[in-house]
Amino acid sequence: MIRRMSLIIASAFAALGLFAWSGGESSKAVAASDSYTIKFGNVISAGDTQNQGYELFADLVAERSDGRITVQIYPDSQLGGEREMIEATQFGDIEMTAPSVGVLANFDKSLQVFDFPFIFEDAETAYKVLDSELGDELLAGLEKSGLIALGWGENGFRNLAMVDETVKTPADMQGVKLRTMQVPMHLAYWKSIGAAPTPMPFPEVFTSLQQGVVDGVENPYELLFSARFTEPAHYLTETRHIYDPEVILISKTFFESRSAEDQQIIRDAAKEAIAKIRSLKTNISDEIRAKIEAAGGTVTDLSDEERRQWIESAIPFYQQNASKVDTEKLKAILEAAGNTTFLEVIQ
Ligand code: EAX
Repeated sequence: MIRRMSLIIASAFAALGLFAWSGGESSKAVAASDSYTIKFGNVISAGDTQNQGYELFADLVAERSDGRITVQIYPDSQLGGEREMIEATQFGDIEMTAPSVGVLANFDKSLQVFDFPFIFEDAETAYKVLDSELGDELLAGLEKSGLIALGWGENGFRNLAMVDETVKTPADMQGVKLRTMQVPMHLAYWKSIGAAPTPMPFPEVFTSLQQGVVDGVENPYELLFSARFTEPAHYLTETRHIYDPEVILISKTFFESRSAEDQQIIRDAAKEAIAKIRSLKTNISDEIRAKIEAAGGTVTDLSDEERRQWIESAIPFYQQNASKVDTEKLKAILEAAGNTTFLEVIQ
């Protein structure tokens, strides 16, 4: 509330400033009145590939606006958890954020189609779907929630990290307290295989692992490592159960109040940042996996048979939950991903 009040006061002053400037002759004065800062919050560690991409975004925006637009990045959950930051972006308390698609699906149910496990085999297939008309349509749907999506970022394939022992098959998950995001479809899947999913915001995870509140966590290797989750949870398994895109968001009210020129600068820079993130992500899992092992962690691959068990474990979940989401879109995604296993079991 205090923050909101101070923002209101600040904008009132800005408005007065603008008023004063508009009487001035010099074009410099007009340009100065157009200078502003975009606050961009995320939970990802500073220096991770995603934030390297966002740094490029900030640099490009500064350069192409001749320094008028400053993008100030707040990594490492400095501005809170993902839900909180999405709300702050809706209200205009901050201008940008980039949450996991799962958390964002709480604000736009159509996005739940990405919360189903084992859809994508590899990142190329995911990119093909995200970059299609269907991907654009899903992003455009966010406007009704007061958010403009500048594109699909990338967290990556999520894997398991356990505190006490390695998990190999879905049967090993019986009664396991697994920290998940606050994502109803993720909770439903883990429950359906007998686990005890425990949803919590990202900033609380490290302490919960350390204190034994949860037995494990799931996230891509890079984030597991940089957020230091692999210190308490060092038994990892490469399940790749969910491909997790992040969505780069900007407040709709804020964005639409910018000039067409500035909107273009922002959109173009986001596109280039996404290309950079994708290229940085290409080999990151292998690189980080080696670092995790060097630090004393154990990383286990699934055999073909174990992977088959994981995929089969999701069939009842698909059967029970496909009708609870936008089934047509889910089918379209499975089809585009060439995933017949689940297409065949849903109506
Ligand atoms: O979006 O909360 C999570 O586990 C997410 O993967 C993380 O916030 C990045």
